Amino acid sequence: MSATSSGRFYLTTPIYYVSDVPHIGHAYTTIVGDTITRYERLRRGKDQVFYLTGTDEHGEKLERAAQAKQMSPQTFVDLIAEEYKKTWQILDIENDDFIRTTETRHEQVVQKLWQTIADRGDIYSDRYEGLYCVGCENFLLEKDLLPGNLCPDHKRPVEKRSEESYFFRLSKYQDRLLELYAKVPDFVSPQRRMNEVRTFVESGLRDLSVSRSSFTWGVPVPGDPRHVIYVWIDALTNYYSALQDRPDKAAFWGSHESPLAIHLVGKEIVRFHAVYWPAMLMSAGLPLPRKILAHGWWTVDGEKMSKTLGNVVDPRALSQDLSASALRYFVMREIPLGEDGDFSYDALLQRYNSELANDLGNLLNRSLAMVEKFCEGTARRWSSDASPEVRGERLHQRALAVCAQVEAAMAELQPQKALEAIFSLVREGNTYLEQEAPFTKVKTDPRGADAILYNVLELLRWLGVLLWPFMPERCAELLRQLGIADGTLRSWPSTWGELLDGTTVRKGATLFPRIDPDRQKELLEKWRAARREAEQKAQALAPPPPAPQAEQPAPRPAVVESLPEIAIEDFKKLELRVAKVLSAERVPKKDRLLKVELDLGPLGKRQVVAGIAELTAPESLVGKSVVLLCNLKPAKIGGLLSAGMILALGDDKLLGLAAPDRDVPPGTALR
Ligand code: ME8
Repeated sequence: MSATSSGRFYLTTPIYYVSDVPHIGHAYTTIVGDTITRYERLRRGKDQVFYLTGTDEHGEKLERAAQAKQMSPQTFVDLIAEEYKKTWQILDIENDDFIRTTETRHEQVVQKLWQTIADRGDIYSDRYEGLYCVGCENFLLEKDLLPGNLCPDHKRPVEKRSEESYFFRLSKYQDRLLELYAKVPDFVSPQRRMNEVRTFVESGLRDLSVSRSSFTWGVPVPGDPRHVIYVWIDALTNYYSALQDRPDKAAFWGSHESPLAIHLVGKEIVRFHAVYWPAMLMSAGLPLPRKILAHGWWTVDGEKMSKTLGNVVDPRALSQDLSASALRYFVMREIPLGEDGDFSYDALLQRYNSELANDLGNLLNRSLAMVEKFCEGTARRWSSDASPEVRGERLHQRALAVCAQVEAAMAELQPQKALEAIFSLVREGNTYLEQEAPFTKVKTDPRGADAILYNVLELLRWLGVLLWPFMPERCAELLRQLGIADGTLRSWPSTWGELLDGTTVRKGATLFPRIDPDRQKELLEKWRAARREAEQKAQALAPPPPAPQAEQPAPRPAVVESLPEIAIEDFKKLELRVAKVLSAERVPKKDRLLKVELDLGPLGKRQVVAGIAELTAPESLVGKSVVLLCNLKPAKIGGLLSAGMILALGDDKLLGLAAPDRDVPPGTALR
């Protein structure tokens, strides 16, 4: 997208369900949004930018979570919403507002929007029968379920529901939505997400059930309080409702000609934002959003983050040990916006030490130490008629080129690309210092050494501003150490040599203290313990299984608890063989994975990557017989090719490996 650098800019995150405290996935979206809006504030001016986040507090999922804690829903959501606010403070998030869907200012707008849509004739009453996943707060189609009628995302059985419901005439908007996608081809980005949405809409839209009568925790339907408004209709409206209480805020919604809202969301909720939301706005006659910007999904050690796996990453613990700036840097540097990424503590520590402590931190440290030693702690600027070499013209040109790259990357909403460019400049600064060697020059040409050090300080000033949207707190400290008072010279760098002659530097504590191997070990242990603790807490808050509602017909039990029957022919499609482990080793940076070499006798040898590291040390696996599913489609796991699956025992938690009860030759078939 080519964002113009003037005019208003409005960016939102999803509003998060308050069923649980925030994890690294929620933090990622909010950090990315914060970085983009901080950058835009630098470029457009503070008043021109509005950054919204908040919490989604209604719906059956939350009603059940509160029941499990024996709390009123309001007390429960108040508690967790507070955790979100605290987390965003810890992570240096500068949101302009925090909208909660249980606030009156929001509920009123939801009801008003409903009424407008109803007045247009786009809401009608009917009965709904379908398969509902409470985790998604959404009806699912049978064809999208996993065997056993499990929700593909939550791996829980869907519930068969039959209830009276109001419907929104979504089908009526099919053509207008397709026109919108044709007219604004980057309405959704990345492009492949746009294509998915278009294909979905082209395949035919069904009207949407938009009210529920089986529970009460929601915004009542105007004129029919037996129903509450469907939680997604309620939630999507936050982007609009948050702007409605002041005219200066309302302007951020934009107009039909010039829509402004950019909705940053995880890829799993693109459909709600790119189909339902614009259709609702079309019906109400309101301007649409400008763009749905979808980012990818974080896994941990190759697996989905989940409480039952105990691999939920707590952003607060990490930022307390490494600084919020370091965590922000890592998540944005690690994956291009839009791509999926795998979180690993090792990769975090590795980037911290090499890029933040070594490259950036050292450049600042060494430069300030030399300025203190050789220049009495002051920046000694060259005179304007000095030669280009003395003025560091080459460094200046590189810095200008990097600024242009950053501008281009941010206009494309690609913070990772911007960081790459900025860190190439950091390395350039280190090279300049090495090559120009002010520590040697000072003996023969002290003025020359002053100039070199001035150029490095000026470069650091540019870096401090360029990196500020990404790492606001550490960059403020960097600028402070350069002797730049808070708030001055904080505008986007353009003029080389603005750092005033005579500025006194104030060398302080190291920006990113290096973490030695012992401390690394300590931290890894600590984070894992924190993860376990968070998991226990979360389990205490976990919602109970669905309880029948008093006044309503009891919802039918989960459709199927175990997998459906299969014919023997289905079983025969599985090629199961006994295999002997030839070697096993850990996969670097993947705590759960082992790379295993297997002997299948006459069928040859195989490499598989298995998530079984927690069960067994790799050495003790060698020589054992295991059972391998041989004809599973090969896949890349943890970056390595895996041709098959070792069968293990246990539901969510691994309990052991499947193995023959006696010695049989490798390659023996299971039958
Ligand atoms: O869906 N990787 O709320 P939610 C990356 N209330 N991002 C992740 C992530 C992961 N593993 N896990 C969560 C809802 N996210 C609704 C939204 S909006 C009108 C209503 C981030 O608490 C990502 O932004 O399930 C994702 O879209 C969002 O959290 C889902 O948060």
